[in-house]
Amino acid sequence: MEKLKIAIQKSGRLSEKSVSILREAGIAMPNGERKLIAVSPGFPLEVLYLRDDDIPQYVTDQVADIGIVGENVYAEKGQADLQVIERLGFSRCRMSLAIPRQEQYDGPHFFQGRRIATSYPVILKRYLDEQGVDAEIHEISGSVEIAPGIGLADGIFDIVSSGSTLISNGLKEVEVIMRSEAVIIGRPGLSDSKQQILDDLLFRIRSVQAASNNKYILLNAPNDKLDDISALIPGMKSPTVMPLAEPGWSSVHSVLSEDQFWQIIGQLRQLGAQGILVIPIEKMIL
Ligand code: PRT
Ligand code: ZN
Repeated sequence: MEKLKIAIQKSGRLSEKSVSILREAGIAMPNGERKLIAVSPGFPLEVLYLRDDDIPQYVTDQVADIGIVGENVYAEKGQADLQVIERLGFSRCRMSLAIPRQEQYDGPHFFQGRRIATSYPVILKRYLDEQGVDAEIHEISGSVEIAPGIGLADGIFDIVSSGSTLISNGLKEVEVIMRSEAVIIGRPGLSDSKQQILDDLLFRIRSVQAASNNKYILLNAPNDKLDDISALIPGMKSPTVMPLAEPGWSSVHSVLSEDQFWQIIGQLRQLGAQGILVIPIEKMIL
């Protein structure tokens, strides 16, 4: 049977989450020594472990059918026929311009005629062109943040997460050029059987993600507030409402999104909801 080939990062910030997203989707990944190619028993998927920078090219060359990379790597290395198939919501970061802390900054033209060190020349060039700024791009492959301190550049363009690396190198973030999260990339034109495996994989991943973004909620509500309470927690279709043994009260069961969790809990309490229980959901089939 034809297998779908997925490329994931061999070791780094994406690798653990990439493996766990497949595990949670019920795809058993072989334990032990990481081979270059792993075959997953029970699901027609073949896993290739690669450097993240190489993944877009391998997908373009059809060595892999899909891959998990940071959007930043996709934007830097992705070619025309590649596309984002699914956003995965982990390894979030931003790509920013930063300059020495003591410098005055009054807009992108700060960089006019200056040197910027980066490992992402394509994204940076696109931005500078859009802004009409002519700067010298100094491509270096690692430790970009030390470039200004050693006189190699006037500023840097790099990945920022907490920002502490910038601070400890005496730099300040002045422009956010893109935001990034892990994504599944692929290309159009998979064979029917591979497309079917991909659809099944995406269905599973979405069910796991929906589950982790939602909670199951049970509460007791006074009957005269049932409509207001149901409106706050509409659930997947509508809440389940069951009478309690105590007259005038009902039990309400529904699903609640993680996004507005505390806000809605507060509103529910104001409406007189009691005995609120919140339970994690393992899978949510949409
Ligand atoms: O070996 P390989 O080429 O496969 O890995 P890599 O070293 O190129 O990549 P890796 O594993 O470091 O990162 C993989 C992906 O994780 C990146 O392409 C981003 O999409 C994402 N990501 C998320 C990050 C960060 N957050 C991050 N903070 N990648 C790098 N960093 C760096 C950042 O550049 C800074 O120097 O971590 C440092 C700490 O960041 P602060 O701001 O929290 O201090
Ligand atoms: Zn890399």
